[in-house]
Amino acid sequence: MESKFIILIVIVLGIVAISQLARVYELAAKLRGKKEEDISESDNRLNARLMFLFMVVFFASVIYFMNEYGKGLQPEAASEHGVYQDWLMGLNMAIILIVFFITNFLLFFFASKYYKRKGSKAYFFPHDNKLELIWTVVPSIVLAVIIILGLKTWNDVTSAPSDEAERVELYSKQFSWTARYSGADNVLGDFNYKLVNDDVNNPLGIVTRATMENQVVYLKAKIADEKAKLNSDSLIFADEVEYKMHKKVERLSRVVRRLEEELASHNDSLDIAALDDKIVRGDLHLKVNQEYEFQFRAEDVIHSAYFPHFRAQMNTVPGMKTRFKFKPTITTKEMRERLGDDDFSYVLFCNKICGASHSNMYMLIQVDDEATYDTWLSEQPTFGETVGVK
Ligand SMILES: [Cu+2]
Repeated sequence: MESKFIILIVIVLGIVAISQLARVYELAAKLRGKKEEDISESDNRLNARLMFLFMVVFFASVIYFMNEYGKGLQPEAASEHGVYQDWLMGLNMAIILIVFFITNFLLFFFASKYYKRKGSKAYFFPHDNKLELIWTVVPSIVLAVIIILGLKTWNDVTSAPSDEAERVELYSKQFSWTARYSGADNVLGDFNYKLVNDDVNNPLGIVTRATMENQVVYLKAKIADEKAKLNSDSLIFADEVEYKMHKKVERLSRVVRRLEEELASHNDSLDIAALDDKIVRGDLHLKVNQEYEFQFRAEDVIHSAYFPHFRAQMNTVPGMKTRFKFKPTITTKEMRERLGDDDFSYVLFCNKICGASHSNMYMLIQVDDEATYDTWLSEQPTFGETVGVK
């Protein structure tokens, strides 16, 4: 503490001393009748040398920091397209670094070599068509190559999956992820936001005759509850509160009417697609070398599904389905061995600041070999089992 204070005082005194010296120098120059714009050749030479020195220190520090902190940001890509994406990132960095070193070298080297000497005259160089052409065409070609390669990668990730792809839904809300595996038929059952209700075991609003009936029963009980309160002789509400309660009854009754209409025309043969789905709230399990198509939904606000180790990210948007696919290529066990880190885990983060607990919105991912995965999946209950329908 004390030594820090002394260092601070030394620094402050140093700054004061330097500014005083500069002032003395200025006054001395004035006394000698020297104007401010008269700069001696030795001053210019000193500045030229400092320019060169700055360039050397600048380049050395860039190389040092890239070496020190540039590596180990992310382990190797653990998905098929991720390897190519890393290559593309490397290509971009290579181009950026080449341009960076060339332009900065020219800037500082020229400033240092061609400093103002007595009698030297600037060369008047107003325009050159050839130069203009070169520095327009070359960057255009380089940028076109980068954009074409980037678009190609993007199309690879977002294009329709192959027939082998397993479909998994990821449902996002403040502040958690819920996964839904598509079951034996590899088809995700239909959903309806009016059915989203944890209290009747339907957190994702999956549509079946049973879940619709459950929701109608649940909502009717709510309505009856609210009406009982409104008609009670022993309870008195403020006007504002009573108005809100009436509104709530109206709203819930409207939803019940809609659901009853939908129930009347409901096609029961579609239920099987939903009943064999499996909802998973713990870790997300994936099978190595299996292609997955992820479909995303959001309940409340925009979230973003970010799989850093697989180099994948997609926004999840309320009222809209988004999707992408990838194929994990390295199991969790293999990755732990390669990194020499027994605690390593793949993870799915939310990558949109979506509210107070945004930083807790993540789901651990386990990439398993085929046998482990199949065993795990077969142990998960189907949606039909959780809502009591066979
Ligand atoms: Cu979020």
